[in-house]
Amino acid sequence: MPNAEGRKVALITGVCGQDGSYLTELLLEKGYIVHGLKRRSSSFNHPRLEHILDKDYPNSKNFILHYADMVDSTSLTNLLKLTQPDEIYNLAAQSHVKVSFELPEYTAAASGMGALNLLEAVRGAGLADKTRIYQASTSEMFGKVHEVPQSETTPFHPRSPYGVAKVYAFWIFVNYRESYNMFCCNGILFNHESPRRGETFVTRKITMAAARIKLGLQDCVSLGNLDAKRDWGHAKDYVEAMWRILQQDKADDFVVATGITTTVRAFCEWSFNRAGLPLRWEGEGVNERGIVASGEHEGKVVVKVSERFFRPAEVELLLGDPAKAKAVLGWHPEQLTSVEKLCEEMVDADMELAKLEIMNVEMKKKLKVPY
Ligand code: NAP
Ligand code: G4F
Repeated sequence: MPNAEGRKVALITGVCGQDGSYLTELLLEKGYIVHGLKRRSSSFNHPRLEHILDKDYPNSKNFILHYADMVDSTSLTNLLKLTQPDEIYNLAAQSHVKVSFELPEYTAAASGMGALNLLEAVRGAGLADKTRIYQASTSEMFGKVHEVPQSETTPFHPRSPYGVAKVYAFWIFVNYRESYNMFCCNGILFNHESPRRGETFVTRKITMAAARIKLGLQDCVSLGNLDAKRDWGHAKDYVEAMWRILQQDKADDFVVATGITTTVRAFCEWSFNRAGLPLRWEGEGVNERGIVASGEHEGKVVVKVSERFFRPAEVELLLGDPAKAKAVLGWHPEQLTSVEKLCEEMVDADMELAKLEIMNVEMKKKLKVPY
């Protein structure tokens, strides 16, 4: 149901994250009024939205940020009563797998119970018949995979508190669809990255390191399991799939993936190569090293392995089967950004950021900024 101006209204939880920023751009472009849920933070926490908040950004006036929190049900109910959305995209989560082992209870509350809090808020606000709701489900639910590739029918076997919390969120969405006939959908998205990816996820950690090492800002990067395999796509392409999922006639669940898997090691090689630091490997296990193979920095150790980044239980291989998304949603990964192009885009963007960092450091010294 469109609002008074004839525009659809969307609410995005987790709007400050990687996907939230791309989805906001997409929905504004499509003419939506977009409400974004952000949580309180002691410092500025929406750098990914800064350009959209600029008054010159197209349809910037249709984007409104609100404070709420997935673990504060009252704030969710109040926000739903206020905004009356046609569509909700539940992207908010403690989304770091390794961190979820250190914060299991909070991860369960935000990434698991948060989904239930949202669904109950929709019902409490009297929107159960009107609002379509998307849940950011994840390939981490497949964990110790029972088959290759993974599809909508592959059993779940999560390997982290994050994965377990997301399995709860998945099933509570299915349950509310079956129990109350609500338009609840799960997008089971495989890993998707971009220049806006959080700095502690492996792709971004690597592309930042390659750029910063090349420009002399960093000596080396320490990584964990180099042999893990992930099905990596571009976040910008994946938010398009989220939107398509909510435009279907019938609520359903979809795997969103490229159907190609790559090792962390290969992503590392491509990134350092793109930065002009081609790699060779020496040693084994925690003694393995990535060494610059040729050029100005030949012989320099730029990648080390550290146990610190190993997980108590690892997801070794993720490879998705996007057949249903292709057939039903008309979402075709082979026509979208390849993992090689994604890697290049990320390294190039991090090169520019590293140059900016150098200028910033020099400027701060000049102006005597104390921190
Ligand atoms: P992200 O960058 O970590 O963004 C998550 C957002 O959730 C952040 O803006 C965070 O706020 C917010 N958040 C965390 N706890 C919250 C709380 N208690 N209340 C309100 N907001 C909260 O993640 P992403 O990569 O954009 O992913 C979006 C969603 O898709 C997540 O649910 C993730 O689990 C899921 N997912 C991601 C991938 C992937 O490969 N990217 C794949 C499958 C599923 P701050 O900005 O203040 O930290
Ligand atoms: O980049 P990662 O931290 O992503 P992970 O664990 O696959 O989770 C991401 O994708 C999920 C979808 O499958 C999302 F649901 C989740 O929210 C998140 O966005 O790690 C990827 C792989 C892992 O096997 C990890 O062990 O890279 C390996 N790895 C090796 N060294 C590392 C590192 N991961 C990180 N973060 N840091 C390392 O130094």
